[in-house]
Amino acid sequence: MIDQQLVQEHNERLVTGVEDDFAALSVKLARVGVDADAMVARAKGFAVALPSWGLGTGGTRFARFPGPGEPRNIFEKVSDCAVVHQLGAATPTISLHIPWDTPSDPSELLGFATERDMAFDAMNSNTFQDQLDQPHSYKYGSLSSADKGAREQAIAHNIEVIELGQKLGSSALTVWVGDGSNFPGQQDFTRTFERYLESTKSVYQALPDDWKMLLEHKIFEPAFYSTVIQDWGSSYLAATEIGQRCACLVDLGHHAPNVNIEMIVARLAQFGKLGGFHFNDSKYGDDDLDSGSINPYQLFLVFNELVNLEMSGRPFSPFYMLDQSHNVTDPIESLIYSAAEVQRAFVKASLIDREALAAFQDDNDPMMAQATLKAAYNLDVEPILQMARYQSGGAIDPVIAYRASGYRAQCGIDRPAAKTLSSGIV
Ligand code: AFD
Ligand code: MN
Ligand code: MN
Repeated sequence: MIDQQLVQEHNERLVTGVEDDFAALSVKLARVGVDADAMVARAKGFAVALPSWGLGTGGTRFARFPGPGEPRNIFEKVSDCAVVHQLGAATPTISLHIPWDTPSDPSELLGFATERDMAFDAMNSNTFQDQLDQPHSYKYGSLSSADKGAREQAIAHNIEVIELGQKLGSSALTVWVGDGSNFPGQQDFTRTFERYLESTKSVYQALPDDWKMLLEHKIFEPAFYSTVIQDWGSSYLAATEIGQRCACLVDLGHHAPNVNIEMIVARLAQFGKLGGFHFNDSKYGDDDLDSGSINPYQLFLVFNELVNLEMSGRPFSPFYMLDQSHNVTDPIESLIYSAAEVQRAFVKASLIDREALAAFQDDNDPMMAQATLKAAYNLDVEPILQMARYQSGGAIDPVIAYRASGYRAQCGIDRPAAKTLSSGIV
C-alpha cells in the first residue's frame, strides 16, 4: 500500500480547488433540480471489480513488453489491486482467473486480501488452454468438445472453481470458452451446442443457491469460423435453458463491429438475463483497450440503460468487472483511470432528465430526445468524482498521486523479474 500520509498531503494541496469547482457545479445542477451531494453519494457507492489478469503487462500474439516490478503471483496482484483501490476508491473487489491465480492456501489469500480491505468478485474458469498435467486436451474444445473426457474434465474444473470461490467469499462463476471451429463443416453447430448445454447444466447443478453463473459470449477468436457462444442470442438461449440463476455477461469488446451494444443491454435487462459486464473499449475487435478510451459515449449509453433498469424497480444486481489488457501503459495507472471512466459514465447517466426524455420520446421529438441525453453527457462531472474520492479517503487525482508515490519503482526493486509471468490475456 502507499503511505496514507502521502495521499493526505496530495489531497491537502488540491482540495480547495475541488471545493470551488464542486460549489460551482452544485449551483449549476441545482438549477435543473439535481442535488450534487446526492450524486457524490452515488459515485461513492459505485464499484467495479479488478481483473487479476490485468495487473501485469498484457501482450499481443506478436510480443509482450513487460514493465518493471510486475506482480509475480496472486499475492502481489492483490497488493497492486489494493493500491488501485486505495487511490481510486472505486474498485474494492478482485475477479480471479483459475488456475492462473490458484492459491495453495485459500484462507491465507483471503486473509491477505481482507487485511488490505479487498474482497473477491466473480471467479473465472479457464478451459481455453491446456495445463501441464491435464489428461485431456482442449485443442478441439472443452465444455462442448466431442471428446467426453475433455468435457468431463472441463466440468470438473468449473466445479473446482466454484468450490474455491466459496472459500474466498465469491458469489459468481463466469464461464467463457474458446470452443468453436476454424473450418466450415468442422463441427455440427447443433450437436456442439447440445454438448455445451449438457456440460454447463452439470456445472450449474453444483452452483450454490446464492451464486450466479455468468455466460460470456464472444464473436470470434481463438476460433475463426464459428464459436459456440458467439453472440448474445446464443448466450440468452443457453442461460435460459440452464436455469434461473444463469445470466449473460456482456464484454464490450466481444461484438461485431458497429453492433448496438446498449440495445443488447436493454433486451437482456428486460428479460431478466443481464448478469454482468466486462468493461473495456475497442476499435476493431476484442482489443481490450482501456474503458472509455475509444468510445466514451457508448459507455454512457450503456449506463443509460443500466440506470433505467435500476429506476424501473426490477431486480438489479449485475456484476461489474474491468477486463483489459495493458500493453503500453502501467497497468495500475490504466486500471485507476479506467475505473474512474466507468464511474463517470455511471454518474453522467444518473444525471439524465428521464421524465423529459420519456416525454420527448412519446412526442416523437428525436431532436430534443437526443439533446436530453447529450445535456447529461456533456456535463463535466469531474468535481463529483474528485469529491467522491476525497470523501472516501482516496486521492483527488489518483494517477498523479500514484506517480508521486514511487510505488512502481519500489516494486521494480522488490520484485526482480521472474522468467515467466503468470498473468495472461487472450
Ligand atoms: C477473453 C474473455 C474472457 C477471458 C479472457 C481470458 O474476455 O473474459 O476470461 O479473455 O484472458 O477474451
Ligand atoms: Mn471478458
Ligand atoms: Mn475478451
